Amino acid sequence: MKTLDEFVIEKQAEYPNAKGALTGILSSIRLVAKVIHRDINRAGLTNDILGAAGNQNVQGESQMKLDVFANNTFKRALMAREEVAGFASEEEDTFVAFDTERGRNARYIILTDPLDGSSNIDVNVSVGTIFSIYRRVTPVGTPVTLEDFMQEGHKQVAAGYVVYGSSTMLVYTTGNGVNGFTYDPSLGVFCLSHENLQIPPSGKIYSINEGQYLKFPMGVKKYIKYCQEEDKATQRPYTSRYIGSLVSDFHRNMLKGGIYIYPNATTYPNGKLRLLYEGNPMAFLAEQAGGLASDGYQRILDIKPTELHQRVPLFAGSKEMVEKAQEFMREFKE
Ligand code: P6P
Repeated sequence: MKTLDEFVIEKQAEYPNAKGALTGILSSIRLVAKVIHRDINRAGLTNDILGAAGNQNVQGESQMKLDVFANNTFKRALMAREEVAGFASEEEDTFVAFDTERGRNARYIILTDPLDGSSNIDVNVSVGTIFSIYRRVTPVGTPVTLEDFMQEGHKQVAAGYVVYGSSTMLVYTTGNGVNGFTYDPSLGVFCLSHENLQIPPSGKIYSINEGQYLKFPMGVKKYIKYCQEEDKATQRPYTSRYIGSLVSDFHRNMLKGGIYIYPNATTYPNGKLRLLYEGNPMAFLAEQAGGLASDGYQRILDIKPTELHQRVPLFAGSKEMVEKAQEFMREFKE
């Protein structure tokens, strides 16, 4: 089995002028994944990390203790590296500039949802960490500014997720395909288990919270009915699978084929998911694995951000399924 370390070093060798910065960042993320894996797996045993932290994040959502723990673990691990100049997170009101000599001279910034789907923790349902990495655009030697974080998704240099499920996996891309690594806790290493992941061009799984059906746009309602119609030629009706954890639903669809949809709805006029640390990284992965990701109309990776925590509708997964959903969105555009 090839470890993540061996794989990253092997890939770095393919870029003669690579300085190893991205390698260093990925090793920090690997450490964060191990720490969060350990604490999630203990969560039921030590009640000091289960439950709500008693405060809300900038989104007005109740923070779980593990949300705060995961966020602080991620921030500390990155601050310890000389490659990272700044950090933004679902759990931080605004971006954090690492305003030290080392931070000011660093060349990369990271955005993350440190623990996505954390409301599932207390009921032992899988959750995930999502990350997105860019080169800074402001001059090296100065503290990063908001401009460094407000880049279109197609400028990402790397993105990935960790899914803490029946096994813990790290899946990432640096723009040359997607590779998945499964954690072996007995050895403390991530091993290459899913090389060059490709999303099947079509599938039979659709993932959406159908409880919100009445609040969905007509195009989404029509697509859901399309999924439920009997049609042997296109293997319909499809199967509805919704874990309520983006990383888990996305990961299953990545392996088996399928589409994940979190559309705009009356509850969330711009969708619920955040563009910068959920939509963009998942879109980069989807496209790198041969799939698609859009807001129902346009490519997620082309959206110019206007706010750090802006939300975006997300249709992501198998190419042919996203294209079909987009047909309904265009035909029944409101
Ligand atoms: P709903 C978790 O809070 C999350 O951000 C995603 O991981 C998940 O897919 C979605 O929200 C679930 O939201 O409204 O269906 O409960």
